[in-house]
Amino acid sequence: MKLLLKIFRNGLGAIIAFFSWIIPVGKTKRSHEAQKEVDKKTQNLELYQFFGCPFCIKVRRVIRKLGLKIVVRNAQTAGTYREELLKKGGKIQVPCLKITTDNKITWLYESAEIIVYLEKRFR
Ligand SMILES: N[C@@H](CCC(=O)N[C@@H](CS)C(=O)NCC(=O)O)C(=O)O
Repeated sequence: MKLLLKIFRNGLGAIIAFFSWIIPVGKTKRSHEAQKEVDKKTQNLELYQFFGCPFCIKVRRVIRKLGLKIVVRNAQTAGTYREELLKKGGKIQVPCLKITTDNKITWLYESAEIIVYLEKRFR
């Protein structure tokens, strides 16, 4: 039963991810120089996520809309990123944006807060 539910959730997630991928987002336009500046800033950001999670898909759409190059980390399956999210972020909940600055690392949970952060910083 648990396995069936997992297959259903993953399948549904994949379908949502597919439609999100084919539906255009209306990309932000920037000059080459401005994009280079943005690319420099996004080097310090990582999105911990599950591929088919609707909250993660919502955040990925905003990332695409804003033209951001943010590395995504798969926290769904056991491994380094899932462990890191749990130990350093504090819990397994995605999406979570890891923000690295010179002297500190912030783990930003909640899709709505991540979207507000990205739109404030990069719009
Ligand atoms: N309110 C949160 C909800 C996030 C959420 O429920 N994420 C699920 C995946 S869709 C999760 O992290 N579940 C933990 C797990 O499956 O272990 C948000 O908007 O980011």
